[in-house]
Amino acid sequence: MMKLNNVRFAYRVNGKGFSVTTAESVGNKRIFLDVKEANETFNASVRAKSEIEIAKLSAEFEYEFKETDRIFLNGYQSWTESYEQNIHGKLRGLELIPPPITEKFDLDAYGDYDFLKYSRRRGNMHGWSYGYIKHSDGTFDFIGSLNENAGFTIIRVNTDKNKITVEKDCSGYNFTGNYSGLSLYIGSGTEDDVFDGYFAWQGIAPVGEKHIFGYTSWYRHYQDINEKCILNDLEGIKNCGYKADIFQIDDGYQTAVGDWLSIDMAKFPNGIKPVSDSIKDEGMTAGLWLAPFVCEEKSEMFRDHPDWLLTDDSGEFVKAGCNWSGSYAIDIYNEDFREYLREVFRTVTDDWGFSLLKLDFLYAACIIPRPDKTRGMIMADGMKLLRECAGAAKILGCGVPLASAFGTVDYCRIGADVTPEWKGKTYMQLLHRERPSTESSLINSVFRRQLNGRAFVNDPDVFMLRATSTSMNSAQRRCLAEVNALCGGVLFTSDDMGEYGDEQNELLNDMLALRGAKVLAAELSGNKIILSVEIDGRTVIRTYAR
Ligand code: 9PG
Repeated sequence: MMKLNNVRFAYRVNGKGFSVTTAESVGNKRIFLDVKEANETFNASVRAKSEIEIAKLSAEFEYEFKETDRIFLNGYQSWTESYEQNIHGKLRGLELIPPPITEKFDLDAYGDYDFLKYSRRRGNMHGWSYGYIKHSDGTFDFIGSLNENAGFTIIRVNTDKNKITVEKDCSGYNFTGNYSGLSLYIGSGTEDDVFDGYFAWQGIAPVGEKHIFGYTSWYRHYQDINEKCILNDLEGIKNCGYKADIFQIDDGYQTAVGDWLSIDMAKFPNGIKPVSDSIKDEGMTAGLWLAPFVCEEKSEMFRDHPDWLLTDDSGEFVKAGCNWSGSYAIDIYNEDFREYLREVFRTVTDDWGFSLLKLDFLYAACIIPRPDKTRGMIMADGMKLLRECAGAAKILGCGVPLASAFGTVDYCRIGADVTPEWKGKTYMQLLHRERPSTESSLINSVFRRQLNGRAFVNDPDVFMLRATSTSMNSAQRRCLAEVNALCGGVLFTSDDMGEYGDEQNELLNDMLALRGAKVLAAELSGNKIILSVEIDGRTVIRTYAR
């Protein structure tokens, strides 16, 4: 299926550049480039006798695209819009957004825009870590990186030229000794064959498609939470007729993003522990949101610990986006920060009793690579730190480059935030690929569903059944709920279930009954999402308008 054309390797020694283009292993007195093609794997690793700096490492393959093929290339992080395209598709970067807007809101910080050039040509698309080509007979050709902890992997297609290029995000990386470089699984077969194969080659054992049902406060109250409304919503889910597993408090309990131990006493006059106790008293797991790798401008962390912040080449703080009073990335290698984070997690879990942590905006850690660490290495170190800090608590990853979360978190958001509108305002639709958007969230739920139970349990973001504070009609609310139940594992809402009437109860019933149904195939056709689903041994087609 894929035929290697060549491997390109460029490097610098004391500022002087060298490069080689080859289809086989080559070496000189300084370096050895080892190119290995085997049954289902491809490797291009480098050994260096003395320190070198990588400028580029990529492999180009010939691949014959067919008109009826569908191409999926995984987007950079949890929120990035990702779906199957036809061979004439293209990706929209930030080119439709006026540059002053991008700059003012730091929209480029959320994704890959600053370090990857988006092609404006049809048939030229890219993705990260894994991707596939699906043929009209339902078989797949799959490419997936097996070593994202050594650097992320960019997969580019050029369908006009029948080319696939796989490049390691490692330019500027300095090392001596061995660098694993490109390490790929290249497989063909049914959807289950290739996804099972990909995770088996990574040594990640299936976690199974467990479903959890619960609540998060974000999509009803946003930052405007307090003890009273949280306890009200707790009462609602307790009486909804189904046993809830998780009740998670989102952003808004703290005085500022970064100051995790500073509870906003105006909102929670008794602190947060009594709320967590009330949740546990109802037999649910208490969950709490934190964004451990960022802080906002109006935080004590920003004011008192500027040395914890990440800086760029010119010594400027690195913006991680436009949230809150301004969002800044943290240097996860700062020892004092690491100590602080351990103390935060210890307090949240041991003292306050939260045992599910929604860890958000994680991409911030690896916005800028270092001479001794690629982005993928930094993100892997970040995930390791979080796993250590969390101890026995479960982690729900969010805003994270997905492959770094494979096998390292329990649950993971695989799409954008939903909003109370079906189609957001027109200008919103033009924003970055990570923007909050119900449509984008739905599509990702469908096209990243294969990760569910293999990489972690998928969180497709909330369903909303309420008829108030939303402009979704009842068919749209049903669509969101059913797609979540069919494709995801984490089934959360932010509704006050105490307000549910007959319509909501029926929808909830129908949706929860769909848990465990298997989606056999999915396709996008115009504005329709068509799912072929096995329910009680029968195959049925479900069509949803998006
Ligand atoms: C809390 C929220 C919720 C939510 C998360 C995350 O691209 N953006 O501008 C963007 C903004 C916010 C956002 C996601 C993307 O929401 O996904 O569930 O926890 O943070 O602040």
